[in-house]
Amino acid sequence: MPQAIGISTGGAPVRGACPHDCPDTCALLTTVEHGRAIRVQGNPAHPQTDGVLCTKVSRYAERTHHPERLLQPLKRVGPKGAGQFEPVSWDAALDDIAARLKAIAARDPEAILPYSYAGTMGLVQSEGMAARFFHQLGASHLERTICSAAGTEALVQTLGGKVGMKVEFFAQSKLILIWGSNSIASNLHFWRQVQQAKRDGARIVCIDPRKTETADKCHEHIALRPGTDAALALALMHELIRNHWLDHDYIAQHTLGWERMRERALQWPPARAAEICGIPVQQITDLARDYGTTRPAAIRLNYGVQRVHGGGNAVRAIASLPALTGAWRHRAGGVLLSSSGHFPIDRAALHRPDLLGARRPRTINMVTIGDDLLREATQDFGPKIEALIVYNSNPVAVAPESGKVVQGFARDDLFTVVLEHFQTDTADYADYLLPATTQLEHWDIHASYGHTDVLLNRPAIAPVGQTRTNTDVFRGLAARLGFTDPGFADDDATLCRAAFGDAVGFDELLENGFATLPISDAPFASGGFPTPSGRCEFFSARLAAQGLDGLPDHVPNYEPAGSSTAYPLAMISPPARNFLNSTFVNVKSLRDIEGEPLLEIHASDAAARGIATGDVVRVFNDRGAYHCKAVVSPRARPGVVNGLGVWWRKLGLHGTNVNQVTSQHLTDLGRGPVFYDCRVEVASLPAASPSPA
Ligand SMILES: Nc1nc2c(c(=O)[nH]1)N[C@H]1C(S)=C(S)[C@@H](COP(=O)(O)OP(=O)(O)OC[C@H]3O[C@@H](n4cnc5c(=O)[nH]c(N)nc54)[C@H](O)[C@@H]3O)O[C@H]1N2
Ligand SMILES: Nc1nc2c(c(=O)[nH]1)N[C@H]1C(S)=C(S)[C@@H](COP(=O)(O)OP(=O)(O)OC[C@H]3O[C@@H](n4cnc5c(=O)[nH]c(N)nc54)[C@H](O)[C@@H]3O)O[C@H]1N2
Ligand code: SF4
Ligand SMILES: [Mo]
Repeated sequence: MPQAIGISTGGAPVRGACPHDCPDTCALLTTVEHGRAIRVQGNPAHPQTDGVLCTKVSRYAERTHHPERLLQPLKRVGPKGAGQFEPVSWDAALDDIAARLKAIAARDPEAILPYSYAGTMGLVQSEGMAARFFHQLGASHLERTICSAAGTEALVQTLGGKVGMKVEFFAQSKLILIWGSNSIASNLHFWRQVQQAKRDGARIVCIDPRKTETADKCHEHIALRPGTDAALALALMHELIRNHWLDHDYIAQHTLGWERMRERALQWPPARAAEICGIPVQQITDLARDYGTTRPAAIRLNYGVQRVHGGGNAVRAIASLPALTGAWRHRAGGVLLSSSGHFPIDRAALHRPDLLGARRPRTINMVTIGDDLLREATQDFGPKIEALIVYNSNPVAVAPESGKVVQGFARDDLFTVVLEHFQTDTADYADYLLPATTQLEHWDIHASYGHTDVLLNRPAIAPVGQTRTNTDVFRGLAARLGFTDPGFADDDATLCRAAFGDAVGFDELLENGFATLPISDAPFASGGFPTPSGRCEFFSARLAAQGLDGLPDHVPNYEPAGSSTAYPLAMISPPARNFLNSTFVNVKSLRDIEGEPLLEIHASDAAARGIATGDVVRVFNDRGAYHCKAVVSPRARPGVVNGLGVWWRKLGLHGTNVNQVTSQHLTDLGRGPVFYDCRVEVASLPAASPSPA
């Protein structure tokens, strides 16, 4: 082992990294006393963190030493979903799991499916050892699409990858468009940059159907209908062209497909977009003027825009804007959706796809897990899913159309193993529930999607109770299945080193806890996009070759709001500030701040339905019903209701959460989810009807 695992016995705080699915990837300092983590703080030496953490992770010691933390392996004794377990030894659990997987694999390893996402973003405890295990086994691949797939594909087709402005330079911008992002809630350290820019005179505009706490603090809020962002972006292009607010040199030298893009944009006069977006024409023309005439101008785009049918096209249209005005020339101009493509991760070394040999297992999309768990074997689909290994994810709460997801997890002939910190909604359906270490108890290494520093996480305390790392569980299963590749013996510190190889200095990481990637301040000032053409591709030949539109366009929602249907309201379900997806819902101090599951509804929509603040309502469509309390609020625009946060079903009202009504449709690009493209009706729930339909 290259570095002894130094569990702190007290003294200097231990340097770590926040593991959560958040663009900020903060550097942590954990204070330990008598083997217990007593305080988790932001590392003041890390410039992006600047010594500040969000409320959630400030409570990390509370989460780690939580009285309900899973501390020993458990085996199901009651019916599926009842959450009744008895303790079992690690050896007994792993022996039985290995035997069950071996029997299924002997018939068809593709009947086994891993299900994981970003409970931890650590490269080691996420797929470090797990991917090796499932590759060697020949299990089905999981398409990890549930968050950012449409935006990712859009960036790849437009800019060439998940690359963009460096976050620290937003502070120097003179105009910032915060587009589909509630930054104060979910990108706090970016918000600090905005505040600096604002103090220096920048204009800040928020583009979001919901009047968020971020919108409250911007100079202007553009409350467009969900799923209409591409129309707005195309109308902005229209105005940039009409008013000659273009950087012709930049366009000529560093873009592809301008003539075609121009023709497309000219079909989008502001009046046309205003009608679709449900906003005043003047708001569009004013925004175009500001964007066309202010230097430097920056766009912080977030994944909120791409959870609708046309999410990929919307991101393509928005990501094209800075090339029109040449905003990229300045380090405080351009767009940032994700910075993760800047990181030289050696995925082949870490995940070892070579262990697959000649096998090419089928792929299951994590968004459609509800339908897929209920499918029988067919030629097209392949084998029925017989075993599910869930880690770093809570699909019963977070996946769309949860009625179907629950039905799938409840199958008596499905063998389910869940690696978790807590007994989540998903854990209730496990045959084996295995207690996992938290970030304070294991090694890991982190890229980021909001800045460009690599962070190393050292364990601060020994594993609590009998908890084991995810990597250890997969090593244990590999040994029992007779996997002999030496890669299965790699310890976590070795995996940390493998993640970046020689591309990042490991000594610097050991010393400081973080290392900054050498990226130029204005990466695309002179073009050099990582696309096939090296240009910003307005027109994507690769998309056209797939029979798709080569140019970005407005793609209407599957389920637009409208009075002509039984479900006239559009529902979006953005993150709650004090939870992280479904993580932290069980931390009481944070749940107390959130209060209870809420639906924000505009006064006009509430009046039409006789709904008042505090009423228990039924939010429903053909897929199911979600019960929560209504808040009549100007945060909701007319025609759109906001269901906040992904609550644990069992901590919500009547065992429901917002995903009861969301759909399994997929986005135009990237096969992602459409959580915010969802039509519902809302009605007061008589006090005596607790059972959700
Ligand atoms: N506190 C907290 N932080 C988080 C998370 C969390 O759950 N809680 N989640 C984390 C995760 S998983 C991710 S992926 C990241 C980023 O996650 P994002 O989901 O991008 O996070 P937000 O910025 O909070 O929310 C997106 C915003 O988009 C808005 N929106 C919804 N539909 C549309 C639309 O059609 N157009 C436009 N313009 N806006 C729309 C919503 O109202 C919301 O304000 O944040 C991470 N950070
Ligand atoms: N309606 C609606 N649904 C949504 C969204 C939305 O905005 N609206 N957002 C979507 C988005 S953007 C995302 S990213 C997904 C997120 O979906 P998930 O990735 O499933 O995220 P979480 O709900 O945070 O669940 C992560 C789980 O991993 C566990 N975990 C954390 N660290 C470890 C570890 O080291 N080992 C093990 N074994 N377990 C660990 C945590 O305890 C937690 O229960 O949800 C999506 N669902
Ligand atoms: S959740 Fe985000 S803001 Fe909070 S500590 Fe982690 S990285 Fe920082
Ligand atoms: Mo996400």
